[in-house]
Amino acid sequence: MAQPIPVEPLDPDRVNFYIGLLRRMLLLRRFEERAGEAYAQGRIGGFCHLYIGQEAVATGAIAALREDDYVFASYREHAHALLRGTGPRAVMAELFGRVDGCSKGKGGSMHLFDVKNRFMGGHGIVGSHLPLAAGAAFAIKYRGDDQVVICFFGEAAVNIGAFHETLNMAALWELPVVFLCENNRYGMGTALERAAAVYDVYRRACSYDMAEETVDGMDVLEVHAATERAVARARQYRLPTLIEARTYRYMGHSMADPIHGHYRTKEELEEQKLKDPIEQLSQRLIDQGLLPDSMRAILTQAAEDEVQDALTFADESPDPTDQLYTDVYRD
Ligand SMILES: Cc1ncc(C[n+]2csc(CCOP(=O)(O)OP(=O)(O)O)c2C)c(N)n1
Ligand SMILES: [Mg+2]
Repeated sequence: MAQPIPVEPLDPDRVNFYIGLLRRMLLLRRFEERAGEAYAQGRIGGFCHLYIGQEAVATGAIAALREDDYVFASYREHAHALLRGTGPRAVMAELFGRVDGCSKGKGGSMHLFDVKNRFMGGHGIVGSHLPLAAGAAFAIKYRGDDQVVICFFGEAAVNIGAFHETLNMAALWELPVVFLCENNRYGMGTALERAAAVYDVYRRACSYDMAEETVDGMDVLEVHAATERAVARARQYRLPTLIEARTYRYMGHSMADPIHGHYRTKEELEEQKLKDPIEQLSQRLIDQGLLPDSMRAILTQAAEDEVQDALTFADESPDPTDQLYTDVYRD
């Protein structure tokens, strides 16, 4: 039988930090589960891409940022907005298409936006936000500031020309940006073998003049440590980094396709769930006596309460007016 890989002991002095990460991942998980239910009940319209299974990536990475850094993400971005400080009420209301949503109910699930918290979307076109992230990084450098930009995208974005153009220019112009590829092994329903092969071929063929790291995207601490290194490189030396986080989504590509069946087996899904990011961190904390069982129950209940409050708030929020355009930059 395969020997388990030994894990580094946790540092007892950082227990509050670990519990903070756990608390956030529990909130994301519960938020997405309840959003999935609300979608099935017809309370959310349009597309809805859930992040369940991938929580360690955004949680670990965003915990390495300062408040004045910038985050860009794809359409699978509820978690990224929540972690950036857009409250569960404003995110849920946006999914419900209500006026109190962070994009005033006119963006929906794929187009969350929150300038105040420097969350720069929510982008539906695969790869389209990579040049925008590089542009923000260029502006930071041009002004002589020291913020960092982090750009999350799926592995299918390496098929898009903008990925290659952006990485080339970010390397050439030495921009303070972290490109974080969330490789969840599937681009929509593309078979695993094909998606993974395409990703590997591109990555082998195109080597950019920048630091690269591959991390276990189911391990929140590993993601956090790699992102901290990349952020330091960006902030101190204004250099870009490409991080590939190997992760897995438990749900279908969106609420429009089944959890499994067409392109993956139930067995594969169950095997991946054994590496669940929330369970992994909880277990490590429990094994070292840093998390009493009662505390885990309290954190889970607190997440549930926060999400229930967000659902009630979203339900009660009015529909947007018939004005087509609202300037989300202005207030
Ligand atoms: C330019 C473009 N082509 C195709 C699509 C349709 N599409 C939406 S999501 C997706 C797959 C993206 O997969 P990946 O980048 O791995 O992200 P994941 O959904 O796995 O998070 C595709 C092809 C799109 N939105 N934009
Ligand atoms: Mg993918």
